[in-house]
Amino acid sequence: MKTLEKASFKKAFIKKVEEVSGEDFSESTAQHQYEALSELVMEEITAEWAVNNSRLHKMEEKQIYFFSIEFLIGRLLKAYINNLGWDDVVPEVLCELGLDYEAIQAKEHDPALGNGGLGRLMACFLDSTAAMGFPGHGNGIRYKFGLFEQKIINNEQVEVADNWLKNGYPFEIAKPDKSVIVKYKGNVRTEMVNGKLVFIHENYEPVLAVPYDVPVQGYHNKTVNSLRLWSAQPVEDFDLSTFNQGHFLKAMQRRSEAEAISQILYPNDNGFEGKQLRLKQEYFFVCAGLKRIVRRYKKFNHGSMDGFSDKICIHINDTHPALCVPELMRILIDEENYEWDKAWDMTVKSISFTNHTVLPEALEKWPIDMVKELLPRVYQIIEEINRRFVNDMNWFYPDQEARNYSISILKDGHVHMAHLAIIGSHSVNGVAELHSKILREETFKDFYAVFPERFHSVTNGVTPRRFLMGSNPQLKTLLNETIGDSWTMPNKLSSLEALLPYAADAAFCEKLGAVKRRNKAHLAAYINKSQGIQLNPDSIFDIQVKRIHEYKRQLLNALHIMYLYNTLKAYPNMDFVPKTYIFAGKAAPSYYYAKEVIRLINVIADKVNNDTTVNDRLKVVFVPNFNVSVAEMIYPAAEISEQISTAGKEASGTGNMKFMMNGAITLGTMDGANVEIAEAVGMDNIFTFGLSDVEVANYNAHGGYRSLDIYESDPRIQEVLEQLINGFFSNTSTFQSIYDSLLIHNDTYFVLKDFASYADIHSASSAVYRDQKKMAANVGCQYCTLRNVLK
Ligand code: 26M
Repeated sequence: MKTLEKASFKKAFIKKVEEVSGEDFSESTAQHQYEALSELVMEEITAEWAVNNSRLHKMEEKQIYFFSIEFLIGRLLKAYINNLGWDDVVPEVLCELGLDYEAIQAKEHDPALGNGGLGRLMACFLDSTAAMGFPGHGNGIRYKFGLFEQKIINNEQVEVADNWLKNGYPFEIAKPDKSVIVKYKGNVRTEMVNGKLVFIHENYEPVLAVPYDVPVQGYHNKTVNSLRLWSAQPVEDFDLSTFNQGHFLKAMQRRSEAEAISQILYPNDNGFEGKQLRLKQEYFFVCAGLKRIVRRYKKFNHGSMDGFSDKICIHINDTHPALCVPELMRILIDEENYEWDKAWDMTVKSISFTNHTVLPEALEKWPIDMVKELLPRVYQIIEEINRRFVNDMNWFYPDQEARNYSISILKDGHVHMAHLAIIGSHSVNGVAELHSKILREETFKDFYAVFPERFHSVTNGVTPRRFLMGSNPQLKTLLNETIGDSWTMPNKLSSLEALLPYAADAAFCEKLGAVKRRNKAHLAAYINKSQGIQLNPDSIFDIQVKRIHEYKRQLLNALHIMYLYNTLKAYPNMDFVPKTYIFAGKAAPSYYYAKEVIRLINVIADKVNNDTTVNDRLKVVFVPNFNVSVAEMIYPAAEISEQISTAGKEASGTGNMKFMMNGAITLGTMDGANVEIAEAVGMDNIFTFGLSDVEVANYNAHGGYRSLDIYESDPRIQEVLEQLINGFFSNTSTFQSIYDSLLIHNDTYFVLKDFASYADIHSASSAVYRDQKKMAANVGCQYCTLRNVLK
């Protein structure tokens, strides 16, 4: 990596600012400075990018393509600067020029091209792949509008359109010359050509897919990979003046129908919605992405697809890109003239699949009629894949009729996408040990019986470059001073184990505490400025940030805060470790119940924060618009990380890892990757509570538990539940639907069942906190856990 020379950078920067603003440097705004800095960074990266791309075309190494309908990449300017190794010079030069680096960074609109977990995981994987110097690329959709911006108005979530491209995006390069056509609808005609049956897709509606590439820069190396995002456009701009009125309208309608495909990200997280437009999106980036990959491979291999699966991996991130299976088959059979068996072998060898959820309502199944109408040729191929699969199963397992039916792709009028993905892949993985076990034993047990060798477990990881080195520079410096910087190298995070002896070192623990204190003050300043709420930075910062969902149980946290408030009111002189509870997260716009939970948290916050009798001892904040940038500010400020999903429901969680690497202690259930965190830190360094996945499953096997029993026996619960409906927290409104879900609908997510053990573990955690020395040692111990967190 070329080192950046300070004086020449300063000169180049001033010149660039004047170019972009057309004004003297002294007149420039933060927006100009952001644009100039971005351009300088892109100039540096694109030179290396070109070298990487030509190396790639030689296919010397196997290449992986991550197909995902979401990539939640976060802001890139600072990440690029850090990866280039410019992070010592740039902030210094900006400071000398009297500029505010943070304000310049804030001009970058944080791209929200994902909902949460699965989209962010892809972004972390791209970062890690490049950091380790592997050729791996993303393939997805360039949504014109990303995930909505969340505002809180009258305590409720209000969604605002995310027009992230309105000032342009400096880190993409449009490649219109690499556009491809995606075909929808129409009909399939067969013809005999030279004694061979050929399939002709005709009367289709064409849509143009235009790629935009974003560079994915490695860490202190020369690797620059690509994230390719496809934008949908009408195939040609009609010469509208030649059309009569009727044609004009039709032409305009075609135009907007095409553009609609990449117009907006569906804002559901863990909830399937069978909309035709969504299916169009799924085929759109699958078809366009595969076309370019195939074209590139054939160019390298003298026009032949032979050997494709030795050089190319197609990874499908959840089932949203599962149409890769029939689409690759279609290419190999219809366009490349392979026989079925050979094409199938190549397809299965190329494709692998990660599952991210076991919630039944999130598993995709498309009505057969919809798939048939929208993708007539692809549907024929799905039918043939299914026919052969069912035949094979009946042949090998003639006595397993029920199982053979249960695993077919086509049943009860639907195309089951997970089945298509498993049957068409050589590898299927869950995202944490417990999740993979549940896939093998429950969700996909019938597949596991037939294809045991396909099932694997790959515990999620997160990039320490963004979520530790980038977001917590003071911690990075302290760690470097203490144990050297070998841990910052890709795949060397386990070097942090060298910190273990320092857990008992008072001087180190004091410095660690000082870093945490500064990060808390920084978050408190942001909250004060944006929300006008004053926090006590000497209270415990106890934080739950993630999508709002019943299974993640923000409600359990909220009910517990209500109980703490009631206790403080009843016993004003009690010994109480001051606590600040911080929440953030978006609810799917159509998820009424989750939005009620947001309203409840805000209503509690209003009451508690305005009650001078509890004042500095209890505060509650809901930080609006949780996104990657807000997350980067929140994790470093946390002392307690709330990971409290109903056991068996959270596939892995990745926020749990981001908190941990910033020295927060996990307070959670034995769910997802929490289980592995507990193994790594040891039970003394984690606060666990609640039912196990097996206990939950046992209750469910017997129709659940009786929530009324808990209600009747626990006065703390009686009080808070009554407060939900008697206007105690807000005299203008009540929370009947939440009350009903807990008592009338029998508490599907075991909130009341786990309440007592949750309250116990909270008071245990306060006791540890009181003993600051123990707490510091505990925090130090967190670092040895990082062996679990990838690369
Ligand atoms: C489906 C249909 C229509 C619209 C949207 C969806 C959909 C969108 C996102 C369904 C599921 C979606 O995400 C699931 C997800 O993000 N799962 C999370 O994945 C993380 C990475 O593996 C895990 O850490 C989390 O535990 C898991 O909840």
